[in-house]
Amino acid sequence: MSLEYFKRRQDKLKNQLAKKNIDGMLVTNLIHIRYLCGFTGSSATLLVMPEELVFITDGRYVFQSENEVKGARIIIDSIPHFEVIRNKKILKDGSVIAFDGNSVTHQNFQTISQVLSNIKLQNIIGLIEKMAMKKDEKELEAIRTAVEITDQAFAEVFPMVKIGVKEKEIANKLSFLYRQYGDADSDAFAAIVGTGPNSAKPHHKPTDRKIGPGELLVIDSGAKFAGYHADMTRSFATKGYSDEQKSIYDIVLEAQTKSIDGIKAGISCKDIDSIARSHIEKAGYGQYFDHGLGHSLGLEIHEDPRFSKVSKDILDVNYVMTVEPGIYVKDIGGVRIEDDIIVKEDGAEILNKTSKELQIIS
Ligand SMILES: [Mn+2]
Repeated sequence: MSLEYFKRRQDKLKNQLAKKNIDGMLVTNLIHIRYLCGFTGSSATLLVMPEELVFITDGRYVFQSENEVKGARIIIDSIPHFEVIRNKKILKDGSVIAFDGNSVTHQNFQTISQVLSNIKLQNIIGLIEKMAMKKDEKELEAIRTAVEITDQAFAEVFPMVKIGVKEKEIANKLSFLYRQYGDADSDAFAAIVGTGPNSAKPHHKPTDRKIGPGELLVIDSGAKFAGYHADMTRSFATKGYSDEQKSIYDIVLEAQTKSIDGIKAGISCKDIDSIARSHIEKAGYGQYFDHGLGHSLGLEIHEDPRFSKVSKDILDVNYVMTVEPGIYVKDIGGVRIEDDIIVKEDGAEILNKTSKELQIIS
């Protein structure tokens, strides 16, 4: 990604800090560092100040930081990063420096306070997360690609989804394809493949259980591309399924479609959640839908805002959200259907192309 995109983010953060009369920010969260300057390694500290950005890492990342880090002066040193900042007198005495309280452990906070005793630390939670809610063109491009890879992997895996196949076999094949087509380091998250009774556990971990007849089957997984996540769920029934299983599928699909139809910039996340929730309640399954309707995604698989009963957020253009209602009934099974969408001025763009019509497995 070009310097221009990172500059935009860096300037935005500088402006926000200036508005709060803060002299700089100490960024320790690696996802935030990647968002602000592009570094993808596993150890770094970034200092954002009005006059410059300073990026600190160690000798393992000399070449990688030269290649990746945009808009920051790079310092390579093998001693703890906070000591580098102190020794090189990078921060002026008495300056007010922000940090993200969600990203700094208690122990780390004590260390920073001791080593950088010349500055005043100010806890600012969620500043970078808020900035990252609205995706820019490059981010949308990466998410679109991650979703395309997910669709592709589902299409390739689908022929092997048969009665007698193990949950783990499906999950492993998906994971293999994501690593093949997307980021080599991982899928977006460990795939959920739940057959029969396991389909009623929303976050089931795949086992050696084999798909049987007359069951529901939930597959929830996604690729990662250039650090950006996709997240898709499809549910299936196997030959011999019951009328109630089919009707649960229809209710979830209607709830999903209706809530996507309600999405546009300016609508509250709570209202979108309640479209799906009230649809499922009216159908008599309210108690079986006990999680939020969806979440934002980006460099992290779960980002704010969330579609939930308690959300206070309002949707804006270029937020990327999942929409994933579900019904989970013990002994009958579960259904969840999930797409990733981009919020537009007047609606939502659904990114996933995989069919949502009920497929019957034999
Ligand atoms: Mn999800």
